[in-house]
Amino acid sequence: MGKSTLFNAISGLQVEAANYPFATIEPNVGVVTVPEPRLDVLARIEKSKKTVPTVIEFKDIAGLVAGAHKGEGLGNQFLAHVREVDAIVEVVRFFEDKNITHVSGNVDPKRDIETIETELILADLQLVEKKNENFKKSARSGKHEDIVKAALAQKYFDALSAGRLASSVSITEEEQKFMFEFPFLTNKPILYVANVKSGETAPDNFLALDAQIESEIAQIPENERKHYLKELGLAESGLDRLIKAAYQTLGLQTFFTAGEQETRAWTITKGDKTPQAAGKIHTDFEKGFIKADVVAYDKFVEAPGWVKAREKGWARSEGKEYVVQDGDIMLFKFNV
Ligand SMILES: Nc1nc2c(ncn2[C@@H]2O[C@H](COP(=O)(O)OP(=O)(O)OP(=O)(O)O)[C@@H](O)[C@H]2O)c(=O)[nH]1
Ligand SMILES: [Mg+2]
Repeated sequence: MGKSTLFNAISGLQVEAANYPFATIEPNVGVVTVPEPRLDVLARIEKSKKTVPTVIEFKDIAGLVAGAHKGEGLGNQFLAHVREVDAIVEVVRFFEDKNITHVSGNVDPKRDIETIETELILADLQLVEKKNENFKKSARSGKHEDIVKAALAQKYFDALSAGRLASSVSITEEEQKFMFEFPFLTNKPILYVANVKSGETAPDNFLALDAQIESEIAQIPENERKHYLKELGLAESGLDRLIKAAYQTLGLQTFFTAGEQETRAWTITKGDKTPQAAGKIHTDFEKGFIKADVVAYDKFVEAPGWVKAREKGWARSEGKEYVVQDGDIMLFKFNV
């Protein structure tokens, strides 16, 4: 509990930040800029006219009750929304407050997590049961591909029936090629947020915050907010921690372009190589990619800037096999 409270606080922040044009796409979808202190450092060095942050999209969805996989509550709609996202932020109520009723009568984080887990597993089980049947039939043809798919379906069926998440199943490189057949909900990364009473801690692997307090902090004007957090002895708000953690849960990282016109942060998936990074800037850049000049963030700051980094020999020339590192400052050379 606290999803909408947090969502409103997060999307409210964006209205103030106002450096991204589509703060709200639908009432329940908010585009939020990812806090990135390195962006301003780079912009100062290059005397950039503007900075452009990277963004992440949050979706606020209805709560889930037991029986959702059979359509209880807003079950089907809920599950359809979950299917569309790349990662799940699960807000779990830890705080006690007798004025705020709990849908199940009392506060019990472990039970709530299990309820959600069970519903997601049951929904996945429905999916895999159908696939399992179909693939078993087609595997009779003896075609290698169909046999692999059938075995894969069976493997997931066994795990899910035993109450395990799809993400707990390890698969081979070959099986990975057929995973598009199995869009499991329980294969999505999950970030657990403990909605605690301010100051209380949460178990390991939970991000602890007080949704109520966060929504109040979000209403303070931005220039005063930093001061207020400092007084509380906090380096950053829970919302900033949440946005960053969500970014990491998604397996994302940031590279930069920096120049006089603009300094900009770009989002890539960990493990992406130079052509994919170039493709973020323009689709044509990926196809026409030749090479990239790359300077690591620390070196770029130490130099400081492109010109001095080149003089010092810190700007490397990288080809299409280079795996982009978080914080790289990049300049692409391409054919169009
Ligand atoms: N005391 C306290 N109340 C909270 C906190 N977070 C949320 N609430 C209250 O709990 C109620 C429900 O909060 P929501 O944010 O709407 O919860 P939700 O997860 O969106 O709920 P559903 O959409 O119904 O699943 C509201 O009355 C909130 O004010 C908190 O951290 N502390
Ligand atoms: Mg809500």
